[in-house]
This record gives sequence, C-alpha cells and structure tokens, in this order.
Amino acid sequence: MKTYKNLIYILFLVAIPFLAKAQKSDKSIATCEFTVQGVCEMCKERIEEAALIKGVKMAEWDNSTGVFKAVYREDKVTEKEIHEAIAMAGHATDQVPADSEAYDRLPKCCAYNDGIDKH
Ligand SMILES: [Cu+2]
Repeated sequence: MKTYKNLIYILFLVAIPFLAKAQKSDKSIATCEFTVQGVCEMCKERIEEAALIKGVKMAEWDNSTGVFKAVYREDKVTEKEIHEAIAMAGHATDQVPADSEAYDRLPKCCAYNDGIDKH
C-alpha cells in the first residue's frame, strides 16, 4: 500500500512540468481577424495556403465578406508575418499591400483590382 502511495506521488511530481507546459502553450495561442482582398474560391485556397506558415494553426478566409481569421502561436509567429505571407501570394490585406509581381501572376478571374466581381 505504501509503495502504491509513493507511486502516485512520483507520478504527480512527473506530471507537474507537463501540466505547466500545457498551460503555457495555451496562453501563447492567439487569434486575429482582418480583411484580405480576393474574389473567389481559388483565392480562398491561395490565401489560406499562404497564411499557413510556421506557427499558424488555422487559417480561414470568407470570399463573400473578405474577412480572414487565423489561430496562431504567438511565440512562433506574429500577426504581421501572416499579413506579409498573404501579401506575398498576391493578396492585399488591410495592413500590407500585395506583392505586385505575385498579383500580376494571379489568374485573370482573381484580379480583384481590375474590376472583377466576387464570384
Ligand atoms: Cu480567385
């Protein structure tokens, strides 16, 4: 019986760092929301794929509203870096203008600056 109690005690001691670590990583999870320009489902795929850089856990863009949402690890990536990754794929965000070469490479149907309606 005594051995059993000791075992519980040891397991508890071993678990403490793990619990502390789990709590710490929970705290570093952040969400952000901003607008990204684009028009269609192809844009959606491109934007979400571009946003999934290291530290980004979830990225979602709504092509009817232009609202982009992400869940990311604050200790691994910043919101600004997510903006930049999307802009580098040719899509302007409300803080970072699109990389013009990447914009020029977009398919015609995705050229949101050239009067293309959302579709
Ligand atoms: Cu598109």
